[in-house]
Amino acid sequence: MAQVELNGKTVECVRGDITRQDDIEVVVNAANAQLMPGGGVAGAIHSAAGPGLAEECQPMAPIRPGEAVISSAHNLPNQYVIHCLGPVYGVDEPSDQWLAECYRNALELADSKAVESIAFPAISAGAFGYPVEGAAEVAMNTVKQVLPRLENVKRVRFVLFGASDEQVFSRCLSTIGP
Ligand code: AR6
Repeated sequence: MAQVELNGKTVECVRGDITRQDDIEVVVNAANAQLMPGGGVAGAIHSAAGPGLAEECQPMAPIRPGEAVISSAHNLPNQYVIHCLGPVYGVDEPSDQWLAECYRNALELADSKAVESIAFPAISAGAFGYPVEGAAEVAMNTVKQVLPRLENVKRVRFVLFGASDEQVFSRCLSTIGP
């Protein structure tokens, strides 16, 4: 695990499964526009949460790239799920701006719910094709920019599925330190 303190707040990278973050209040879903189960993170989140999650989300769909919406977490061990639609790399251009928008909107939405902790997967870095180095850079730069001005969120965790993604995110994390 890699960890950096930023103005008294913590940013960390761990290897693991986003559905198993039981010490975190909000988990972020790398959603599809229809807020339906699908594959990857969305598939894992919906199957762990149960069918009530898709039911609750349906009236909020479709969402657009960069948008974030919030639901309860159903059978997940968290309070809320924030669903973000990342950009499809090379299609939703400029992809870096849409991706930054996802992180910014998710962080601000979590903060508005007065929670202290949020966990992100590597949004867009799977089925949507965003190169992991670039995805990590956008994620860290946006957190560095937004986190200091949030009132409630004090811990941001990136949960990476594979060892090499965890290395890339951890290396990038070390560059945003104070
Ligand atoms: N926990 C943490 N990370 C995971 C997990 C997990 N359980 N499962 C996969 N990852 P993706 P996207 C990693 O494809 O690129 C879906 O089908 C994965 O290795 O879930 O934003 C939706 O329905 C990768 O690094 O999200 C959408 O249509 C990262 O999470 C579309 O894919 C993101 O991979 C969204 O694509």
